Amino acid sequence: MKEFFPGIGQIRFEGPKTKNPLAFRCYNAEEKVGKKTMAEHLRFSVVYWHTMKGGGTDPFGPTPVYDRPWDAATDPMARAEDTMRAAFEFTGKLGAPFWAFHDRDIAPEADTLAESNQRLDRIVALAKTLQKDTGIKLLWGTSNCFSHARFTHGAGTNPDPHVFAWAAAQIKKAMECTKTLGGMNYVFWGGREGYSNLLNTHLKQEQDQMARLLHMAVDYKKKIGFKGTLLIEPKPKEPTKHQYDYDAATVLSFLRAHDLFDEFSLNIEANHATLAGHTFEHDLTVAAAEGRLGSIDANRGDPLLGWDTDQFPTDLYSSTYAMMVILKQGGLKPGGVNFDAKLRRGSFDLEDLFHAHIGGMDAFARGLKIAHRIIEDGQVDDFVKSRYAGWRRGVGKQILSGKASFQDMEAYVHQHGEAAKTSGREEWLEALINSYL
Ligand code: XUL
Ligand code: CO
Repeated sequence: MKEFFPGIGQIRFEGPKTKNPLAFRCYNAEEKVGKKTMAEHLRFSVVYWHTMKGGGTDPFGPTPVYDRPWDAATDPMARAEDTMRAAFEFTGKLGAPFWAFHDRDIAPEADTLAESNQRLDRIVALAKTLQKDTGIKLLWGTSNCFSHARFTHGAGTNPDPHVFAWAAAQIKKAMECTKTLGGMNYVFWGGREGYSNLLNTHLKQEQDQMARLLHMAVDYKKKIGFKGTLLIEPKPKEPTKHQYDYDAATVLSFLRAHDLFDEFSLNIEANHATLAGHTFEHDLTVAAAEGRLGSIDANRGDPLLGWDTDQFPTDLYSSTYAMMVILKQGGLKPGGVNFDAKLRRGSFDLEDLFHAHIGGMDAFARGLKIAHRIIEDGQVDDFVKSRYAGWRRGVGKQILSGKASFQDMEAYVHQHGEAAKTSGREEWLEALINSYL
């Protein structure tokens, strides 16, 4: 069989001292951290759209700059099959256990829905064989309801119900493909579900439409017996000025308002959180606090660029804080750490795909180990616990149990006078975290 990454073998763990750039320094799949192996904790996933389909394009360079051997065939379906084989070769050599895709990544759209669906069937059959041969599993599938011209004004939130029907039909098929491939989750990212100008937008109507689309998805999931988790991926803007799935808090309240809360979890992406003016760990914490953190899209933005640069994650603070939230909620399963990240335009080589993923996997493996030690040592948790100790006794307990009134509070202040000043110890805590790195 054709090899797309000749000269690159299985990537192995060689430890922190290795000089081999194509080896893991920290990620050691079978090594245990606490009760689980690193592979079980991290559940790494490779994305089809950036890793296999990305051409290094940007707003000023729409022409692809990468030459990929799987793009050589002239027939689009032959190209699609080569790309699928290359994806499994890459993911297998990397040792990542999962992959993720959009419908239009794996099979190019044809002139009619029927023809596009036939193309999908052909490619999904190949993916199923490759999954069986390699043991690589599908973390999630999704539908691209944002690239085609018909979705210019949105998909589920489009002013035209004809376009809504297209989105629903596409999602129906993508969910079927995800089920066929044993996908663990199905993701909704509202690509153009937002507005660019309020003057032409009926905001409430569009949100009601979106809720209908999601209800239809829930109904269809139950109808076909798809057992995966439905995930929503918040993003505040880009390409629209304002996306309805702004951030974790917005999505959670939308789900509640539309009787969808029990049916969805969240897929939190680092660069989307920072675009919303949050840290990654903020949105993870908001989702986890409600038992709704399902999966993560691991990447990072650039603090000097204001858009979704989708860089590979290398920041140890960010991976550590993320893993603290994930460990405390008992893991991500059936979600995972999905590298929704792309090479820089100038990183032309096939080898760069390996460097990028190895760097991301090592950053998360280190984050996992550091987070585990922080939690095991317990100093940070003990500090937080003692900071809120007043709520577990006396007047605090009374307030939280709903037994106290404004009059009781007034009487309490008359009796006890001024509250003590207690330091939040932020600088000590930040320095403490450094001591685990
Ligand atoms: C876009 C983005 C998407 C979703 C899947 O910013 O993150 O790739 O993850 O549609
Ligand atoms: Co994403």
